[in-house]
Amino acid sequence: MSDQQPDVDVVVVGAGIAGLYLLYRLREMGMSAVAFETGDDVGGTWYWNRYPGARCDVQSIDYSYSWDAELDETWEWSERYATQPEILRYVNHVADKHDLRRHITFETRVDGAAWNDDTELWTVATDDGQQTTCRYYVMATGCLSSMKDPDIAGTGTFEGDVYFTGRWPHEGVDFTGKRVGVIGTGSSAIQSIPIIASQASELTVFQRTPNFSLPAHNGPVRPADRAAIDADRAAYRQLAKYSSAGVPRELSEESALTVSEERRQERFEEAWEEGTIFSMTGAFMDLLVDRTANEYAAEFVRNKIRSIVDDPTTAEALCPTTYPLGTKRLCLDTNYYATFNEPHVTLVDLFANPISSITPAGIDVVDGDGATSYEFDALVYATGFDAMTGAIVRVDIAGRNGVQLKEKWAEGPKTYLGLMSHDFPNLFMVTGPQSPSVLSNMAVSIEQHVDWICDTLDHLRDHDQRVIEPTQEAEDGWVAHANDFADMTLFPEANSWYMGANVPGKARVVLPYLGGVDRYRRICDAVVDGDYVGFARS
Ligand code: N01
Repeated sequence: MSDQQPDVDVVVVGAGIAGLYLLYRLREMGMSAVAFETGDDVGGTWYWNRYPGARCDVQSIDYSYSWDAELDETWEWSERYATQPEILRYVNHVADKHDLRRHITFETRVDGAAWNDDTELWTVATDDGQQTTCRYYVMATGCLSSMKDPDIAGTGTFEGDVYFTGRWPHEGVDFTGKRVGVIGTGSSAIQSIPIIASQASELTVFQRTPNFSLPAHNGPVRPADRAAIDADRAAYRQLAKYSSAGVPRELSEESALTVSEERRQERFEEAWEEGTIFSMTGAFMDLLVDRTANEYAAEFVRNKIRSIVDDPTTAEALCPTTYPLGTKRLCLDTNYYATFNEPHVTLVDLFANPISSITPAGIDVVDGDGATSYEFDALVYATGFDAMTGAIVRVDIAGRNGVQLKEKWAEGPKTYLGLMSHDFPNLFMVTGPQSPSVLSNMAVSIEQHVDWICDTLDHLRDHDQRVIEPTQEAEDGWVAHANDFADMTLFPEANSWYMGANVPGKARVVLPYLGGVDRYRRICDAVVDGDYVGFARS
């Protein structure tokens, strides 16, 4: 082992909500760090996703940092679900308040990282041709940051304007008087479609799989929610940390199977009115584990869709029937279904009429033995992300003996606690696969991971150690545990991005940990209390 000193203690990839908090903590600990960020400013998800209508789908009082008590008490959210510009202002405010930009190299992409067993350092290669050595390497790259490559024939041939929701122009887009086609009906599409419809002369939505969406009932922060957090902010934050999804809420102890029809409808109506991402799946204790229970909730939402959408054929096409409610990410919307009542808005059901090709003029779909051609001035791809693993394996990461992370994960991610992977010493992931991440309030899960990682680096330093790596046995156990949890639920039934099923050729395994924030946090804490059980340190 050589005694070569690294350029910095820690390289962080990404300057979003996770990267910023990491930089703050590392500086407080007296460790040197640099963050590389592809964008030209901070914000991560909230920097890139500037499409019309982009908002948080977890209430902003919950989806915010808790580590800066002064900020937490003084920042006022103007709405229950803040818009992307407001969230980006908040992130910028944090970066300024704590002078974090000086640790960030912007407009610089990390292309590769290699571990050296002799020096026990990582060498991180960036697209400006530079190499930076570090002792610890943290991927704070976000779960939904690597866009899915368009997998539609003829992509690239369209001669009009092309937009991707995940890479929206900073100056905004005015669709007034334009004929617009939107491909996809996930959260990004569902948030943007009503606003695009309010501008466009014609809007055509190409839907492959319909989504369940609930009304957000957005507006000012609700007095009851405000009161709950104002009563005792620290206690509220603590409740969030030990809740199932990172948001304080009481869990139902009722089964949808044993209550009366009247009670079921009452609970579902309450959930519909509550307008949170967790309200419907949390209406009864068994909605995500029992198909019959789930079907009650699914049919409730389908009946809502039928009651909103005037045209029965369009309404039926908008009703999801091929997967249980909640096993594809639920959406929160403002006037999504009602938008299809507008005369200039058309839904094309791709199950009945699949896209045959993007063309120079628009989109051709199969129609019986023939084809129907749609012509547009602008096309919007709202086709999603290579979620959870995409941003990590997009970087060429070589661990011990040159083991490639991409190859190791070819059949699905293999991690211990979603934090580290065997053969990749000193490489950490924030909200990595097999951690609760996207099934939780990301703000809470990010803070937990950043705290765990920084506390671990502190512990190593205190004990004169500099290398940490999970054992193969611990990793195998965690992967099995994560898969076992998934198998107890309905999640594997859906072809969702949670299952990696949205990306052609990607392994079909459950990506987030389904055991909940509370259980997960206790396991991480117990690992530390057990003297880092499952980790080898030297
Ligand atoms: O992406 P998605 P998203 N031909 O993958 C369709 C978070 N988020 O960007 O379902 C035709 O959900 C695809 O169809 P199918 C949130 O966690 C949060 O909307 O694969 N269609 C689907 O309809 C969310 O879940 C907020 O059959 C194709 C759509 O494109 C996640 O990000 C806001 C296709 C992609 O939907 C991703 O959401 C926005 C093809 N070849 C997003 N390929 C908040 O509110 C894909 N599709 C915080």
